[in-house]
Amino acid sequence: MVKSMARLLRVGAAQVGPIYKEETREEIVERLIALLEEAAHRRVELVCYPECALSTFFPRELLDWAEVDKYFDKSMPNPSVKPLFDRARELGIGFHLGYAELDGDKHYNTSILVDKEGEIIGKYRKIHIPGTVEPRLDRKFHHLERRYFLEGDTGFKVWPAFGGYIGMAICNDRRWPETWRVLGMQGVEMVIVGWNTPQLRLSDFHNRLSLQAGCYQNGTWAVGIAHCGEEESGYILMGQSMIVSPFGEVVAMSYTLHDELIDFTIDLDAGKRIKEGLFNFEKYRRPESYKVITERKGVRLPT
Ligand code: CDT
Repeated sequence: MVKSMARLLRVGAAQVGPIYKEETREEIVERLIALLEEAAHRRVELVCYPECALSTFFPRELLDWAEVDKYFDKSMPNPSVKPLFDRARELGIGFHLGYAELDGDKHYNTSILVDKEGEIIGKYRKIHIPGTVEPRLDRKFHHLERRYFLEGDTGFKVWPAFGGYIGMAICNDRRWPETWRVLGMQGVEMVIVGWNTPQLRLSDFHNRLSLQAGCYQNGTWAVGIAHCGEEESGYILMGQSMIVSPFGEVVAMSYTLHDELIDFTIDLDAGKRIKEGLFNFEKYRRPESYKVITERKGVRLPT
């Protein structure tokens, strides 16, 4: 009997350390390209950059719109990001990139998937937007994503790409089981999720908990990528970029809060055992018992 070939994909999580406000776009893109060169050296086929990888994490500050808009990209690839697209195409590497997107007058927190030929083949706009609209005056740092970003209108999608089925989510999305299940129901084999998460008491634990549970319960790999470290203001974002297997194991994890590449050769077929066994959705899901999940938004106590 001929054993079929494993579907192997070498992926990299290109963690990005602090981006200071005075860094130019050119300098930021140079940093991303340096990570790409390292990835090429390690024969990585798909490099994943984090959420809002092209700027400082501006939602921590109260800014006027003219100032905010300079962090948003109106088209992709635009001239400032083209060197990254060009170098990736030359190296024959695909990538995932998170950035702040301005579409007309609409502001989104967006990620794209780019194939080895430099074509954008997938776009996702963040659905679960955290934080506040108004600044919390009792806090030194704010989290004003709800002020600056609209809720995404793309839905959670899965793309046939890189020899498998790839899904995208962004930061806060990873905490919601619905994100993972909606991707799982589309047969996702690898979820790419970048984040900017304040370093608080249980941040690392909640991050691992969300990724490991999401992967295991849906038989998928995840590549989680941090934009992290201490910014000039003293604001600290958590690291722990990681690659998680469909069994929920962390197989690679970053150990710094700086620009750092981690990589792993994943077997896209690894989730099959779970998907055909314990979590065989077709056989064992009981949607008739899950109606409250889509029929109501909030909790209603039984009377
Ligand atoms: N970027 C992002 O979504 N960050 C949130 C922080 C929530 S604290 C208001 C996260 O879920 O990690």
